[in-house]
Amino acid sequence: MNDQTFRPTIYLKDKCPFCMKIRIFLLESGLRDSVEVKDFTPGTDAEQQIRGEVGPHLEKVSFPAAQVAPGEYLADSDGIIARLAQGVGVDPAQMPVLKAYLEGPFQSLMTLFRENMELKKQQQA
Ligand SMILES: N[C@@H](CCC(=O)N[C@@H](CS)C(=O)NCC(=O)O)C(=O)O
Repeated sequence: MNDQTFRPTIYLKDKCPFCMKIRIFLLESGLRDSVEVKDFTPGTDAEQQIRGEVGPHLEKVSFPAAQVAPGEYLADSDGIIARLAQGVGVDPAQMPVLKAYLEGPFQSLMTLFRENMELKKQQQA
């Protein structure tokens, strides 16, 4: 396979807020049909298959993950978006739906997660 025929593969986990960034970016950028998306529900055979596929290429497996070029894997949502955006010359900062998600529900989830962790820590102390 050469660079002309290569299609990035994006690995997504169900209900993952970081993966939702990628789902929105793919739709809003028009790239959805230019990539292969492999998603999984935790606890399924698909999860084992996907972890087996990406595991050997990543120092630490997390999702989203992507093969962005032949043999080149990334596992960081912002890095994956930046790389895919650069490839087609689009600017993710100019995407209103992505921006609304990042500044709204995504940020709220991250705040709630941090607060929850802090409360758990206090409860255990
Ligand atoms: N900074 C990473 C965080 C991604 C992350 O924490 N993803 C969670 C799922 S929501 C994960 O992969 N957890 C470990 C796992 O499922 O193996 C990013 O932006 O991609």
